[in-house]
Amino acid sequence: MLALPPAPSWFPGHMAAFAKALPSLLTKAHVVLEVRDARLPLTSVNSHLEASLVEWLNARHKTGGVRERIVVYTKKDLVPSWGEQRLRRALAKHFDHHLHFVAPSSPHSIRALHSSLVSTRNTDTTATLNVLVVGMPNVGKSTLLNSLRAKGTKSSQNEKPLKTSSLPGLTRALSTRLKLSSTHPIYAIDSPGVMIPFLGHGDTGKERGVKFALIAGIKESLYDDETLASYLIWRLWKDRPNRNSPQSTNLQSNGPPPNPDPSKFDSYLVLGALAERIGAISRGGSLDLDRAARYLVRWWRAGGHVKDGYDSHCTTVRSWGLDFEFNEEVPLGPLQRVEADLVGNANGSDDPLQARMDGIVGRFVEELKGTGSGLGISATQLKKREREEKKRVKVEKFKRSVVLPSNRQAP
Ligand SMILES: Nc1nc2c(ncn2[C@@H]2O[C@H](COP(=O)(O)OP(=O)(O)OP(=O)(O)O)[C@@H](O)[C@H]2O)c(=O)[nH]1
Ligand SMILES: [Mg+2]
Repeated sequence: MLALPPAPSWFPGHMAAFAKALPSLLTKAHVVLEVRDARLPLTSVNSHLEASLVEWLNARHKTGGVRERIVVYTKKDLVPSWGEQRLRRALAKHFDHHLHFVAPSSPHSIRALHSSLVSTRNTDTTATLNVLVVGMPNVGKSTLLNSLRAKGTKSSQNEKPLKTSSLPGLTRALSTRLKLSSTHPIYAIDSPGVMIPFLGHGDTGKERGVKFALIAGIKESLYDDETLASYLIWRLWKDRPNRNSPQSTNLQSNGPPPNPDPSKFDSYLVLGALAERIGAISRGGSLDLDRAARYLVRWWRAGGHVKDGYDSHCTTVRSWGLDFEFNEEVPLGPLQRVEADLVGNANGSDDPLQARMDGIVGRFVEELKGTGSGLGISATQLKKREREEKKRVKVEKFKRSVVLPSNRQAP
């Protein structure tokens, strides 16, 4: 691992107050929109809020009425789209949440989420649908509600009742109720982003901290740009996809060896070259590495690596977002159909990327369970799902065995 600074702690009072108030707020909620950042699909799962959310959802059988947890991955425009469906499948093996990938620049994605809310309301006689939005800082909670409101009330896109910011921690208190639809009584409340009080020991905590800082999810002054840029350069170099382009031979020969050694890696060479290219020269005539670092971090945050076509024409990939690292080139092919997965392979996939992503999600879930966060669905629900899955596979196999004889040649 690259040398990184120790993980800081950033858990101001308003976050602690909201986390404490969450169980009582949930009693009035019908839907929780749990917002995560698609660039950090696993790290932005808030283990600190998880126990309250699981308890609230599990109590739905006792209380009756609508209780729905919808996980919303924002910033879908900042990750390559090939990972969406695969992440959806990998998570479905452990959780029964509804999942959406959204971005304000994708009206279709906002429309789909809005329709989900409307149809959730229609399944119940409850007159009003109360939606509570929760998640880590700066993942895009307030932006999402503004977009949903603009969609549902046909108000102007420029009319933004909730303030948003590129810096974390802007929303510090619960918002007033926001009407999300002019035809249905759907109301939402925005909440302050909540960080995890402790980011973890050793390298894990250090890397988690830098990842949050890169997505601007942690107080800006806790990290300097050069640290963030060094980590970013390391990741971009290590995760470089193989491109099927005229320059691919050149790019591949410059690519990382199978197990790159971080101690031999010099991000300052790259920063120097970047400073030269963008003309970042300080007064004395030396290269302004700080400015180059800032430039690089901003470029990445704006999705430069995705929008500039960094991932287009890939035949193999090594990562997806910052949480999925494959440490080798994995062929990127079209996604297999689910039916074929069920019959073909007990683990559910012949797709090498799917298998890698399943493995990473599986390890993540085990780790979180170890922290006692109460993560995910209950053991009984999980067993029930496994039974259903086995039954489905059996039925599929049976169907195939029935169809096969008619295709065989007569002896
Ligand atoms: N590219 C892109 N940017 C987004 C998206 N959603 C939100 N943003 C940007 O992310 C930043 C944070 O958005 P906010 O809505 O303020 O985030 P928040 O979760 O409410 O933040 P806190 O109130 O601090 O917890 C803003 O600069 C938004 O413009 C998205 O889907 N794509
Ligand atoms: Mg906000």
